[in-house]
This record gives sequence, C-alpha cells and structure tokens, in this order.
Amino acid sequence: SSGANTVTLLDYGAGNVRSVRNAIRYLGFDIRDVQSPEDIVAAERLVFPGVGAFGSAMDVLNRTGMANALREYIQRDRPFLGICLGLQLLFDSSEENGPVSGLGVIPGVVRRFDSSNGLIVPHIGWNALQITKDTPLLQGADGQHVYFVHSYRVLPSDANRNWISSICNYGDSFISSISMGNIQAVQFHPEKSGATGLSILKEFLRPNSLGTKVPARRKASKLAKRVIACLDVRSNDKGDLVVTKGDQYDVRDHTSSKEVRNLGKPVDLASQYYIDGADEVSFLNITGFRDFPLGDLPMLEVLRCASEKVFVPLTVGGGIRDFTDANGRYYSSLEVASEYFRSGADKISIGSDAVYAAEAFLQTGVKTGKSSLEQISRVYGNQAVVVSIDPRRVYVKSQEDVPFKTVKVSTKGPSGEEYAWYQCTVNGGRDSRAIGAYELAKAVEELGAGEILLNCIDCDGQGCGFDIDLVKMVSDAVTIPVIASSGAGAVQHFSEIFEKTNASAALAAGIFHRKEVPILAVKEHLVNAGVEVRV
Ligand code: 1PR
Repeated sequence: SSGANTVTLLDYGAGNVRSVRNAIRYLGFDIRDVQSPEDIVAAERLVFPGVGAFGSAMDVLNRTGMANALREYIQRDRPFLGICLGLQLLFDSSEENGPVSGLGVIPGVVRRFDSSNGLIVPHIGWNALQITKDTPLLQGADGQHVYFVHSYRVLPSDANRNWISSICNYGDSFISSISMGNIQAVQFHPEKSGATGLSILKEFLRPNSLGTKVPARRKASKLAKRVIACLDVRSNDKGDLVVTKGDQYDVRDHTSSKEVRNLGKPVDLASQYYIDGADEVSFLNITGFRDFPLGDLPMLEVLRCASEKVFVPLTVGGGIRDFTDANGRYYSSLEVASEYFRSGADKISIGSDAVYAAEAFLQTGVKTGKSSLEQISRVYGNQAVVVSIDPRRVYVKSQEDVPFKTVKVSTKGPSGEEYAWYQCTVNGGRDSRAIGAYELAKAVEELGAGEILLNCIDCDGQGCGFDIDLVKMVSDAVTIPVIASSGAGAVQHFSEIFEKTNASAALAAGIFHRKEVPILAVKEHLVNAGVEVRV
C-alpha cells in the first residue's frame, strides 16, 4: 500500500515527464508508476501529466483500459491532478489532428489558438492567472505568472463554467485550470513555474500545506517577456566540461596559451540563475557538431543534475542530427533528441541541421518529413523544438545586390552601405551558407519549429546591444516566438529590444557569467520601463 508520502503517476510513455518526477521528488514524495488500470483505481492521489498529441494519448488510454479507469477514478471524486494535456483530455473532444474524442468528463472542445490576427502560437512563456473560483490549490496565485507551453486550449462556455477555477488571457480568455471537489487540472506547468508552481504542486500532494497565503502585491495581467540565461558548454583542453563564452564565437583566450575560456561549472551556474530569477535556462553543446552528443555523456549528466534543481524550462542544443558512430551503429536525430528529453530537457534546439533542412525545402518546395526538425516536432510537438540561427551581417549597397531579404540598417556599413542581409552559418559559425536569416526563419516555421533562438555573430560577446535590425526583421516575419540573443551589455539593452521589436524573450550569457549585471537588475529595469516580466 502507498504511504502518505507516495503519489501515483500516470506516465503512458508518450513523452517526457521527467520534469514532473523531479519536482515531486524535490518536494519529498515518492512516486509509484501506474502499470495497469487497477493501479489507477487504487491510487490515493493521482498525477496525470499529459504529454504528446491528444489523439495518440487517447489511443493509448483506450487501448490499455486506462481511459475507463480514469473515468471511474474521477467519478468517485478521488484526488486527481491533470497537467497540460492532462487537463485537455478531460474534455469532450479535441481538434488536434482530429476531431478526436476525449474522456468526456467536462463539456467543451479543445481548439487551436487563432493565429490569424498575428497572435504568436505556440503560447510559450509566463502568463497571468485570473482566479475565478476559490480553491486551496491556487490560493495566493491570483495575478501570478505561471509557465505555459501549448498550441491548443479550451474556451469557457455556459456548459463548463462551474468547473473553471481560473482563466488566462492570450488572444481570448481560455481555461487555465479547473476544479470540482477533488478533481483538479491545470493547463500550465506547475513543475516548471518556479516557486509558485512548486507550492501549487505541494498543496495537491499535501493538502492544507500552504496555510493562508498572502495574495501577490503586484498583479500580473498578460504574457510576460522572458529573460533567458544561456550557457555555452564544451570540454576544455584538460577534458573538463566548462561553461565558456565567445567573442564573436571565438571561445579561446587571446593570450599565447589560447585556452578555452572557463567561466564556471554548468550545473552550478544553471542552479544559480534559477535562484536569481531566470525565466529559462539554455545549454548549448557548442562542439556538438563534431563530437557526437550521445558519446558526450557528461552533457547528459549535466542535464540530469540541472533538472533536479532548476524548476523553470531547460533547453539543450548541439549535435542534433543523424549519426553513425565508429562501430557503424546508426543513431537517428530523433534518438539523440529523445535522450536529451529523457535526461531532463524541456525543449531541444537545432542549429546546423535545421539550415540543411531549410535549404532542401526551399530548393524543392517539398516537405519530406524526414529532417530532424520535422521528425522531432512530429513526435514531441513543435513547442518542444527550437531552431537556433547563427547569422553574420553582410552589408550591401542596394537591395538588388542579393537574392535574400535585406534591411535598411540603422548604422551604415564600413563603405557607407545602407543595406545588409544576414547570412546563416553552420558548425558554430565556421561555414557560411547561401541562405539568409529571414528565409531560414520562415522555412523552419513551415517545417515545424516552435520557437527561434536568434543569435548574431557580429554582436556576440560585444556588450553593445542586440542587433535590433535583425531581430525586428525576423520577429515580424514569423508567428512563432523569437528569442533575441547576442550582445546584451546593460539593462537598457533589454528594454530596447522589447520596445523596438516583437521579440518574446531576450537571452544573455556574458553579462550574467561575469556577474556584471544580475538577472534581478534586468527584471527591475524592465518593470520600471513598463515591460511585463515575471518577478
Ligand atoms: O549546429 O545543432 O550542433 O548546434 C550548435 C549550437 O551551438 C548552436 O545553437 C550554436 O548557436 C551554438 N554555438 C556553436 N558555436 C558557438 C560558439 O560560440 N563558438 N554558441 C555557439 C552560440 C551564441 C549564444 C550566446 C549569445 C549571447 N553562442 O549562445 O550565448 O550570443 O552571448 P552574449 O550575451 O555574451 O553576447 P548544432
């Protein structure tokens, strides 16, 4: 039998629930995994973190008899917490690759966010809860930011109104949580929502543990702009995995020793940035293009350790591509990505391989479905796939000089050029390709990218601000979120990028590693500049 500190977890194997496991364990609870429908019916307390697509989840639940066990468990009003897809599956049906029937517990249809008016989809990031029903679970959470990542949602209706415990505004007001008796479900990710999320999870695991929580002083109202800390990771010449930092992508010291710069240990820095208030942490395995990441076990170990302490989203990139090792064993890019997810990544990021996929797509106009980008986004959902772009600015006299999209630059080039295009590179900036950042961004959006991490080699490590021209061009061209990266040197650079472009997030590395500007100072500056952020 299960003790007071044991919770039953329904993991039907369709994706990554490591983050939920880590958060439950961090709160001091043991996990018992559901093996059969009987385990559901017998559970004292059941957590159901839905992952993957609605249809494939329902297939598994129906085939295994778990769908009926869930209905029975819920009908008996047993303690239940659904997360993300675990909320959506309670409804009648979903339009995701459907219509597909759901568990039918709550009236309503799950539909895609409407991006026809320029709304950025997926809805990724920290958005504000508006509590509509008093529940112990969400006590003190009114007007707090929690982390969402999804493309589908349910709208309130007369038929489901009495179930709703909170709504959230994104395009429309959608249902962010439901609560009825002991049945609770949330569209956001408590396991990735920092301290607020952990206390929600704790209240479910141990009811009445919150006492009386004081409501937030500052009420959030909409999707927050994110501040992301990035750790470029590689082995130094001694073979230790270190956080390094480039100067226009050159990570070696300019002294005679030419050593790889060492700015600290990956797990230590990631945990520190979480505590300091980073909204997300990214690891880039910057030599992944030549060192196969599944051979690079220390990187997987870094992810495992970081995900036990960091309760905001973790992204990892580097080396995601098909690979044949020295023994002739073939690994698909999907296997590489799966290993990253299993080790604790919430999103993976693809650099070089996405450039090749975009080039092929633009040449033939055909989506083969075979690129790493397409395969991973089909299995894990596009919200889990970031494409990292490493462009270099190329000045031109006139827009007609190149077959790529140019911008009129804010600062003229060395020979008075008024225009520039941004040439994509692969292999960590080492090789240039005949494709621009604009063309790449649009192509990868089409191929299933859920987000774009937009670097700029010219600005990297310079501390002179983000490349506004580049970020504006790309963030106006796509309807998926764009993360501005490279060049942050002062708090003003963050407000500038959010005021002048459609970027959803800003990423920095050097200033955080060198402790020049703390994350908190960036957040305070943004609040004062009228930019909504999670505090
Ligand atoms: O091509 O799929 O193996 O992915 C490789 C990944 O590694 C890509 O995401 C690529 O951007 C990254 N990468 C490769 N080489 C380097 C390098 O620096 N030599 N790092 C590199 C990219 C850029 C940002 C950096 C920002 C902010 N680094 O990650 O953190 O520019 O820096 P700043 O705030 O200090 O200016 P694949």
